[in-house]
Amino acid sequence: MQRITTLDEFIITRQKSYSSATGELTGLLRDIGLAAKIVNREVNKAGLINILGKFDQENSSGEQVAKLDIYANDRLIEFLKTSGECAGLASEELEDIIPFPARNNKYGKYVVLVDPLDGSSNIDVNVSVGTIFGIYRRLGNEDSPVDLRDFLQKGTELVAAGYVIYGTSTILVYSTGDGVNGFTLDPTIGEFCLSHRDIKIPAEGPYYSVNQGYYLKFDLEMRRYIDYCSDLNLRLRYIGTMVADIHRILFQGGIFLYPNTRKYPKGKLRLLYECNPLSYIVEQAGGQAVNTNLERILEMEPEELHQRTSVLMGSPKMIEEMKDFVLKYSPNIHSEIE
Ligand code: P6P
Repeated sequence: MQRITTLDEFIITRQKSYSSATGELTGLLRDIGLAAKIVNREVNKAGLINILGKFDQENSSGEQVAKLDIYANDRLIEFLKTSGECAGLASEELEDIIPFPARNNKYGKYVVLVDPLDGSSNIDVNVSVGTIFGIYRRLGNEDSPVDLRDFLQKGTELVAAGYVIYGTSTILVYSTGDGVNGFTLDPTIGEFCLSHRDIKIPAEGPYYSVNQGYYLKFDLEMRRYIDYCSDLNLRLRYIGTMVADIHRILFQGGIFLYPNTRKYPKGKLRLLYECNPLSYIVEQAGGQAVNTNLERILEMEPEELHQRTSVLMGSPKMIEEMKDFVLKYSPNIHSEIE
């Protein structure tokens, strides 16, 4: 039987092999893993302790908030606030950033951005949901509290990012810029154990993932590409939880598309705590992530905390094919072919 490698052991081992790595980031990743275990416990018994259903409040996205969203958000704040490494947090569930207090007159070196429970509309029907996180080194020094500019950083500045998918099993997938690794929670020992080493996304795959219900609201170039996927008899898989749709594509190949629509002219998904962390993971695994102007997601300059963007991400060969359709059919991007 192969020896088990726990998440904690893996993080510490990786830290030793990188002289630039600091214990603070290691501690922060371990705290996120701990928070994920607590959230997982509640996700798995949500129906039993009446935290299903919804509050009568809305989050910064104007979406009605499920009780489990708030629970997950509170746990992440609780664990990160006391980690000592995190100077502040931004969350889909909160309008503004949360600066954390100094410890021994020092503020943490990092800030964390989270979608505490992505796909919350699926909670009540027992479909996979997820937590998404991105970690930046803060721009200010450790003698001052965080401010908004510490959070409005491009995805290329991420020092770590990842997600947890609460599904048939609970898996934490993360990268610190040297590849992607996945850890499955073993509930019998309460540990995330290395289960997917050095994940590489297939160059192409049998799936395309898009909300077909918006087809007529997409721009021409997106409709032409979706028609092409259908003509190729690719399989349409769309769960409505971005983490779950990206997780499938990461392992089996494919393309995820959430283009702009009339309802969301800039796209629906959030740049800072949905698209950037997942784009970082997909790129670290060998894939690509762009918006409908074919700009690299990680290069997009954030202007506000809850900024939305269109997003197309997945297998590199499929992204390149999709780009050809945009260049050919988009009135905004003149084809180099012409
Ligand atoms: P739609 C979930 O609310 C989410 O933010 C993503 O996880 C998911 O990909 C998307 O929105 C689903 O949006 O408009 O297809 O229901």
